[in-house]
Amino acid sequence: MKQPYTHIVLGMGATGLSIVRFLLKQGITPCVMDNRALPPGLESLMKEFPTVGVVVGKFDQDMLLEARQIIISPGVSISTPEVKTAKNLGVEVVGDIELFARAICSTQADVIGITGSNGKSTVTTLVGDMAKRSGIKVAVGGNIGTPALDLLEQEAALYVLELSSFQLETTTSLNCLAATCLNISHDHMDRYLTFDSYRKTKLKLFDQTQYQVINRHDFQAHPLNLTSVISFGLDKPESQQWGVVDGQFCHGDESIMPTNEAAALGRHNQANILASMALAQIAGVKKTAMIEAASQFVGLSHRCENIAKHDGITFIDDSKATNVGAVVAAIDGLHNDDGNIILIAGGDAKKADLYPLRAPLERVKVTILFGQDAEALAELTKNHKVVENMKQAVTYAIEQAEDKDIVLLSPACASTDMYHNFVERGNDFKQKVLEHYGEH
Ligand code: UMA
Ligand code: ADP
Repeated sequence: MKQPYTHIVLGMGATGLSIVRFLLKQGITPCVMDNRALPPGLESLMKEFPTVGVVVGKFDQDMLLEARQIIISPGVSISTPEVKTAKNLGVEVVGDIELFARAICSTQADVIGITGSNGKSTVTTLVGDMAKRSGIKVAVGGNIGTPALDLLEQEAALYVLELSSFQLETTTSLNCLAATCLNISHDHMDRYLTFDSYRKTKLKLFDQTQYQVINRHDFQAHPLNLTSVISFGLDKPESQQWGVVDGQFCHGDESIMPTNEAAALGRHNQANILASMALAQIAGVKKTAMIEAASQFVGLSHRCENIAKHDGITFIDDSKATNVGAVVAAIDGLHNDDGNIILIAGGDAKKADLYPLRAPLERVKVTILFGQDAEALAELTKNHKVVENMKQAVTYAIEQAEDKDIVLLSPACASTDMYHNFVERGNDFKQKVLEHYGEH
């Protein structure tokens, strides 16, 4: 007998559940598969959606071959053998963003798409905040927070989506008003064969937008086909472009606000503010709303977040720095002539090329390392100390620190070798600092 499911959802996480809700609303009852034996989402799926099919512990090849469409979660690789076989034999494989794109095209709503190796969540949040302050009915989500398909319920005039490379692998019809690839550095090399295939996956977003917002200082992140380009960068801008002149954020010749009135730390956040302003302006956001948002946005938690100051030492939690580019930005952006940076790093380097860290590590007082790839990082600098855990790292950092120094947790690695996620790692750092100073 032919299996009854025309639509098969792969993955029982946040995305999988959002796809199920969406399909049921279209009158389609899918089957959901997860190749873990006991996926964490199983219980809530069966409770919330008792009518859907469920297969766990494998991706059933026969069922996949008989389906009309496979909707794959971003955490499931499209190179998974069962998926590849089905695709090669003509079954359509899409992701949740492609379903979102097809659903939104019949409405008047605008979409802003944001990708890049670093700064996506920051810029997505900031653009959403700017639009809201400008009175636009805006919905914010995608790779950050609410899955894209769940946003549709909000019937917004503007959707601001953070898009990961995984999501872009299966997206071809997103018709953005404006989109950016903020920057490109090595990340997720455990899922891509080459850096160029990762880069080109990100750049696919530029083929799906009316306006391309580009970073003047990162050629790797430029579109392969240029259409309507608006650029941003921390230098003097040409007419209609975004930049910095004499300590002012500028749009062409027009000064918008002093850079030192931006609340978020680091030069990389100045670039993020410019990118946000460029995207927001295309969506019709008023400049007063941009200024208000930029001057009040202190940055997201665990991204260059100032968490404590004791004995003249500043402690900064940058646990979300899970790749090399983010650490380089933190060292360059936070460095000042008054004090030194003491860096705590390590974890799962995701097979990245760590070499670009070599020169920035010369500029820190000492690098303290722990976790799975501590030894690989230790090869980049003689000036290091390998420890076993966060407690030892914080204790050693404080021993080395002097007045005006910064102790920076910016790991260059994913946290999953020792923690559930980057949030838990950042909280552990904060906890160990508090404990050291007797503030539990
Ligand atoms: N699964 C399999 N087989 C696999 C891999 C996963 O069956 O080979 C199953 C797991 O058992 C689990 C489910 O798939 O039940 C999880 O799916 P998922 O990994 O796609 O996770 P979601 O919960 O759907 O979350 C995803 C994004 N996760 C990833 O891309 C890994 C979330 O981004 C995103 O917020 C969410 O969709 C909503 O859009 C997280 C992330 O880490 C924050 N993203 C990466 C990043 O930012 O670097 C890309
Ligand atoms: P993403 O969503 O792309 O992971 P986040 O805004 O969450 O980006 O920031 C992740 C990490 O990247 C943090 O360590 C943050 O300090 C750093 N970061 C933020 N913006 C930039 C940027 N423009 N360039 C380099 N690193 C950045």
